[in-house]
Amino acid sequence: MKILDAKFVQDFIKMANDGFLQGWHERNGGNLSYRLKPEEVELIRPRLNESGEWTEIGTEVPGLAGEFFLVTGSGKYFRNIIVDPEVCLAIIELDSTGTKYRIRWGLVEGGRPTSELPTHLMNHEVKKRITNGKHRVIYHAHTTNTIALTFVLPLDDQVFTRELWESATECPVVFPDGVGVVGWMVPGGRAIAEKTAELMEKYDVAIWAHHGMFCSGEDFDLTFGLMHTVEKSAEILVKILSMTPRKIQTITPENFRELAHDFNVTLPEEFLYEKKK
Ligand code: 2HA
Ligand code: ZN
Repeated sequence: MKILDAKFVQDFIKMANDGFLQGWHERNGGNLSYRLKPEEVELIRPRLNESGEWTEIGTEVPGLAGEFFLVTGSGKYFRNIIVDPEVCLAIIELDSTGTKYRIRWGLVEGGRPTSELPTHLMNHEVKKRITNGKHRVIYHAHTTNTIALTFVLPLDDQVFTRELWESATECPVVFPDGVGVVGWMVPGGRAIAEKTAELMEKYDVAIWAHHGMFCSGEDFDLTFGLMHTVEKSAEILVKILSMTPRKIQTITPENFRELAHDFNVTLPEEFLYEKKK
């Protein structure tokens, strides 16, 4: 089958374009990666390129040895993915040690996988382990309202989770584990990848202060929907804070406990603290 006709490739392109249409991908901002299923690798194997040279990932992900990923290219614009996917995307294969990759498809005008490859792969490694292989998508976007909040809220997991939960009733149901926050760090390297992967042990969402967000999920819809829900809630909170520093009413800790009961989710008590008046 033509690689571009494979469903996972089409779904990847649609999700990338949906993110662009949300305004989350100015210039070359953001990146997306998908861990292929074994049957998807077999489907496209006859059309993969001959193996090129191995390149260092810049970190170790032994838990992903031999896996294939569809990823966005470094410096490529999300705007252009739907226009020319073979220029903007790549399928990479990892070696048997999880320290190197090689390009097996795409980037036909040259280039490298996303500059955030260490964070993507370290997140994939954590999520593959703790979800028994269910999670396959890692998504990074420059979500405007969530970024704005990192200038006015304390960079604290409990505060961010609670404020986002309070801003839209669906939030605790969509991300019951909460969100993690990474203070400002230089992007693109191993240090920010390690910090983000640590948070991914506990959360499906990691916010990078003054930069953007990472989400992990089982498939394209769930991962995009998670990012969309967090960002929508952040937008509401930005509007609230733009009107007034003080909410007159809100969703209370007791309300959250009722919601958890009726929707059959577990909401950790650490996020249901009593606020100082
Ligand atoms: O330019 O978003 O974090 C791609 C990025 C880097
Ligand atoms: Zn970024």
